[in-house]
Amino acid sequence: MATRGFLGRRREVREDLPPGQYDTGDSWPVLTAEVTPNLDPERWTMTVDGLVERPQTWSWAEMHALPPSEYSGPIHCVTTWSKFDTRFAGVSVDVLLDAVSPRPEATHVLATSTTGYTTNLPLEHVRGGQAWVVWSFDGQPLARDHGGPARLLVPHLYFWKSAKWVTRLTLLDHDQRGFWERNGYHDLGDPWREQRYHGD
Ligand SMILES: Nc1nc2c(c(=O)[nH]1)N[C@H]1C(S)=C(S)[C@@H](COP(=O)(O)O)O[C@H]1N2
Ligand SMILES: [Mo]
Repeated sequence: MATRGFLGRRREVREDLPPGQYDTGDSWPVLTAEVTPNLDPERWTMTVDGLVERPQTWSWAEMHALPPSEYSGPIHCVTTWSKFDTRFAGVSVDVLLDAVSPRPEATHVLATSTTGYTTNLPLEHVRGGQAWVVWSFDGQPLARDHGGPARLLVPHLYFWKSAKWVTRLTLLDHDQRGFWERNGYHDLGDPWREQRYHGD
């Protein structure tokens, strides 16, 4: 019994839980501001444009022909749930950026979904193995509610940065606020610094 009590307490204070967050366990809440779109993968495309040398659009098949990449680890929503041991698969944003060659003046990215949802990110936070376009979760196709057929995944920042039904990354020379950022949420959103709202 002493051992069980000890383990129970340990779970509550796990060191990889950012401040103000709780472990949602096996559940995965759905948080969507708009109506969930029903997208045909055969018509879905991924574009990287803006301040790049060669803007490019990939079809579903072309995306799957790129070198595969996986993320295993936690995700953190600003509504205070964190989910551990997630496993996503898709392609690294690095691969897409290498293909388009960002211009030196590019400093930020605006991610856009088919629905019009947008979110802004510093370019340095989607490079270096920190961001993915993913279409699989736990070995299964990504569910529509969770952004299927494909979503952005930027797990080191609050999960609102991980745009569901993502279709475009636009490189900019300035920070242009997205949907939640215009509504008071933080421009970076680092869960370890509890950057939930403007001014945090
Ligand atoms: N297109 C779109 N992407 C979105 C959102 C949204 O409302 N629309 N919500 C964001 C927020 S606030 C969170 S916490 C996560 C939720 O993803 P989930 O529903 O898969 O948990 O998606 C993010 N990406
Ligand atoms: Mo969220």
